[in-house]
Amino acid sequence: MTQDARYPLGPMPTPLELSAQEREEALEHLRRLPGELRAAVAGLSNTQLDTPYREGGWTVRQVVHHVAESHMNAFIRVKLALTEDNPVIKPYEEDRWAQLPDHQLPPEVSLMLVDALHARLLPVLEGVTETDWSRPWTHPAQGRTYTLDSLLALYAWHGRHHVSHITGLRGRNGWQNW
Ligand code: NI
Repeated sequence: MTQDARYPLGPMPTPLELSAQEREEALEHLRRLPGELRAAVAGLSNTQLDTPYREGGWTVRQVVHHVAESHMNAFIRVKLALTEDNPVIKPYEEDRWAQLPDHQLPPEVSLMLVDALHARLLPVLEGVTETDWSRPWTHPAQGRTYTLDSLLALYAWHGRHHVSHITGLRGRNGWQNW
């Protein structure tokens, strides 16, 4: 059986409602992400950082920078959903973002960014009330309305999804962390 190298954890989840336990698990994934992302790239050489995690895919370096900018969008989407009535979020061309010069920076820049970003994102999410988890937002391209629960599930998955791209590559290539 072949596994889709792009989706080692399966497809992106988009539930409209989570249980209290699912919310706590998702929050815990987001709390752990900065440390897991840092550990995933620890000790890698520049050559290793510039290796695609799969044939034709982003390099490890690009994956780290992508997580930072994706979660910046997450932070903004969460705050929009909490403060506006069914806001329309702004999608972006993530493959084109990954071609811009900042994706060649040392990963540490984005590791620090993710540290700081999650230090702000978590208290916001931890303060969401039971009723506010159903606050809506709309994806313009899909024309679909989701909830704050959807954002929580999506980004909890998203961090783990990309960490697994890096740890999978390390495992396949025997790039162990000494
Ligand atoms: Ni992504």
